[in-house]
Amino acid sequence: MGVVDLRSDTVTHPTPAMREAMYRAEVGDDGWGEDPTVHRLEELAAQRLGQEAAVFVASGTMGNLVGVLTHCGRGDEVILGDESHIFWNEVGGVSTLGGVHVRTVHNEEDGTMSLAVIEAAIRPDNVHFPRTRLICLENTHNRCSGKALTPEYTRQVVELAHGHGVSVHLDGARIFNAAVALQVSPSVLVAGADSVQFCLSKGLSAPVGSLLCGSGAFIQEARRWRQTVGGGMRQAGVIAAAGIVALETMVDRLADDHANAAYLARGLAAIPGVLIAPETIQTNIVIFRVQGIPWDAFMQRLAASGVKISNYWGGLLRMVTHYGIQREDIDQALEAVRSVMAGIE
Ligand code: TLP
Repeated sequence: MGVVDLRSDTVTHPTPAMREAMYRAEVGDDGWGEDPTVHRLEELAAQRLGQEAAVFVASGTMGNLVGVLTHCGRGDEVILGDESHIFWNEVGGVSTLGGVHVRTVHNEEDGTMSLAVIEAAIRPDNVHFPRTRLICLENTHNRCSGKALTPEYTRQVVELAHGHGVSVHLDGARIFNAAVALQVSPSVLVAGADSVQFCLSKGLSAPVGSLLCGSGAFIQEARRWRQTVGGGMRQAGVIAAAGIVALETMVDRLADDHANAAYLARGLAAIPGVLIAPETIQTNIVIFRVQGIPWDAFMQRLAASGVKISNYWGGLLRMVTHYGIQREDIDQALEAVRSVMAGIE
């Protein structure tokens, strides 16, 4: 039996159609704005998200960083969920590089932050306070087990923010998972947000890249910040070509990943010592805990039986379904978990 890699949907390999498109990609120097394939990808991304414009960046981290730096100046404040990826996993780049002050507020288990809590965190105008400039949302929410934020919730946050002169950035690394799970167009899910970042390199299986989307003026400014952080690329059409194939062919199949994740979660719930509420799994991320065995020992034993998973600080374990993972791989993973849990003294 082969290795089942459930650490992340970032481990996906490009499809044969992507490799073919990369091989054939028409390219130019994007630093001079001359790569036709990058232009096509940026136009397609903006159109899929109902935004005026988009800029191709190297990663989700870069998309969020450039987005926040474009919204905020030094000493401005951004309101973030305390389970958000920008807060946990992006090296504090908005502070290090942008001098942006981070204000975390409580993330509910469904990935939202209560409107009252957000509103209370928005600062009044006072010479002693940083200026609240931005609120960041995350959809789907990674550390909240891939929960999808609804269009209604996002609209309410946008209304609240705009009512206070504050902008909204959406970390939509997995926005297409949310769209497929909620059966709405991604443009409806991001409506009203001032900027959105989404990743091609996760469930959509492209090898590299993310798009930062927003108004034409915002994206023009974002291009300067992309350049500042060294993100200007040259014949990037080679990788953009895979991104176009990702958007054109890899969105609908995300439903298979979600079905596999639900099946996985139900299987895990039936194993004594595994703590998970399977009915809460909406997309492709399955987060759980184990009892009776330390989480790191559990991970090691699983790895020894060919099943790779990832973890968050504090004993939260994660399995992510993706392109290349079939039902029989899930069965293999469940069997491995069963035998590890059955073997604990
Ligand atoms: N997430 C990765 C790890 O960093 C945890 C993963 O394996 O899930 N926003 C969200 C919500 C993300 O989940 C990620 C990546 C990013 C941004 C950053 O994207 P990259 O890895 O392209 O910089």
